[in-house]
Amino acid sequence: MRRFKKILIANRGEIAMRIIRTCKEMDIKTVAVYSQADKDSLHVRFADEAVCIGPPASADSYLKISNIIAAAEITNSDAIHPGYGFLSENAEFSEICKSNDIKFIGASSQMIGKMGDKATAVATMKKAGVPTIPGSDGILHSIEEAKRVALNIGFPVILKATAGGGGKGMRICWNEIELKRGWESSKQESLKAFGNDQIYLEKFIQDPRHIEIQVFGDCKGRVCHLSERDCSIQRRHQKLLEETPSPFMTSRLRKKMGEVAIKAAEYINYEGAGTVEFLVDKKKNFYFMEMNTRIQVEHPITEQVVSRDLVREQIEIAQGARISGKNYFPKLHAIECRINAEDPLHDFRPSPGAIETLHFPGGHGVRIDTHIYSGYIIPPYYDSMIAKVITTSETRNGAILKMKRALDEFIIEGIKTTIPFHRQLMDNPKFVAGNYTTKFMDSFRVDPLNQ
Ligand code: MV4
Repeated sequence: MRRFKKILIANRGEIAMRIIRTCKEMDIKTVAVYSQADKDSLHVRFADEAVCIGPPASADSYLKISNIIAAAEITNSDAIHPGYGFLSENAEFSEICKSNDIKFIGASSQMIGKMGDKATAVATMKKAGVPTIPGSDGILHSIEEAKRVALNIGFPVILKATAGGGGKGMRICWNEIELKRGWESSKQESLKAFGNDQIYLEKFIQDPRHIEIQVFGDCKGRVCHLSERDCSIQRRHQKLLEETPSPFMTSRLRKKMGEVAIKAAEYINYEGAGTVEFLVDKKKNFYFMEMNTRIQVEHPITEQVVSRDLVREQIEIAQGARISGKNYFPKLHAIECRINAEDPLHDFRPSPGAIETLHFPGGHGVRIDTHIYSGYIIPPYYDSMIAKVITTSETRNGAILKMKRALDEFIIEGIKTTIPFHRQLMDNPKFVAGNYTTKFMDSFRVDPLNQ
């Protein structure tokens, strides 16, 4: 088994900090890369070395493959950890790392290609015997074919971009007229967003839950799962809160979904950290939706309930370690609230700027993953997430009580944040009862009086 001496972190913000922390604990040197807008960022300060890779725009810095490879070469880095977003699921980048003899701590280019194309991913999973949503056999070639499939499976149906994710190019169609209109607009939007207008069709599952299973595979094709995360609380396809275990889960369903997630990953010989996303309907039927081939924003809640460091697992697997093959089940309850620099009273519009006053919550069962500090200026160029508050307790109610307490202690002055939204969420009867689906945010109104 090889051991990395130095890892370059091709990311910024809290995840760059998160990766540096584990590297330090593993006695691995770190290289930060940063854009001109991030010169005063904490990841630059805490890494052993730092290399400026370009101007503020992501396309010219954190997405600029040639600059990142050059930074890895000049610092003599053995490996690159891409974090999430940016180049984490870029097949070309994974391939270029490989051809430059730099270990990419993520999926191979082939794997990213297979899972990144959603229609191919669904077709592959269907072949593997994983339950998929009834729909077209891959890409649709004509509106006539779309009609035929829709009439066969019955309305409502949903059109999806194969290059998609994040809801772009998605159209829900309740009848033939909407399907005709949806066909045109879905293709148009997909082409604009992804440079690819290929679309496929599925039965539309009404009011589902989004439940995902964390998996790890090793180089010998062995896969284990680390149970689920419930990510149903989203707004415009942005997750706001995640929790584990899911309030909707039973030990029977967890075992079934865990086994299916393992089957999915084993079928494609998956190596590294992955997440198998499912839609779960009211009757607890579950269907494969997508597979993410990266570490995810919400990974800490899993860490809290199974007592494993997932970034360490990623690095060890990349170094050639084998996994034991045993699965992990939640022993505690954890909730993560994403704190964004956004104004929840004005349609969650971005609120970049200077942090004037800052006080972090702490105490038993409270974890903060962040890169912000007092005086830090949040740049307008990147994602608006500035912190994650993760509370852990023996029970769900205990984790909610801790979250309320932590949010009350959290002081951020100078910018607007989503903290007031989360405080209201913690008092919402449906949330408290665990009675929510992906439609929850459609009817949630932030109360301006109750902050
Ligand atoms: C669906 C669906 C219902 N039925 N597919 C949203 C983003 C993209 N990754 C897939 N999405 C959905 N696919 C079928 N066949 C509902 C959604 C969906 C959704 C899924 C997860 C979390 C939040 C969501 C919000 C709206 C729609």
